[in-house]
Amino acid sequence: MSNSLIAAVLCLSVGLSFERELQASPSTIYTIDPWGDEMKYPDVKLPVNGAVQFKWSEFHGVYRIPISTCPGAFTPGNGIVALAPASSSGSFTTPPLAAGTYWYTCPVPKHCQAGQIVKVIVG
Ligand SMILES: [Cu+2]
Repeated sequence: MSNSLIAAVLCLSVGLSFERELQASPSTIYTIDPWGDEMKYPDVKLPVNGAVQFKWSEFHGVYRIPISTCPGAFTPGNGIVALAPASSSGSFTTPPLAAGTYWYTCPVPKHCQAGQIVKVIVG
């Protein structure tokens, strides 16, 4: 095989896998509406590739945190991931999720402690 043919095949396979990624859609979407403080959210159980949709109409946002403990500060890093900054209304849907356990909360001060946290178990 010539080098240019090998390069063409490599480009094609990279292109195809990129396209598959774009087309990936969740197997199930679990909606949390309203996403707010002073709530008590039951654990969410989803199949692999399930997704969670958050909807809110007051000042909230969505962050992923590594453990069930509310962080002292919402500085991204060490497992803290900013997914949707706080805004006066909005919605956010996670990408299809791999097997595992995830915690989502809101970065607005005191909301996590007030119950705006949910555990999601996938798989
Ligand atoms: Cu909030």
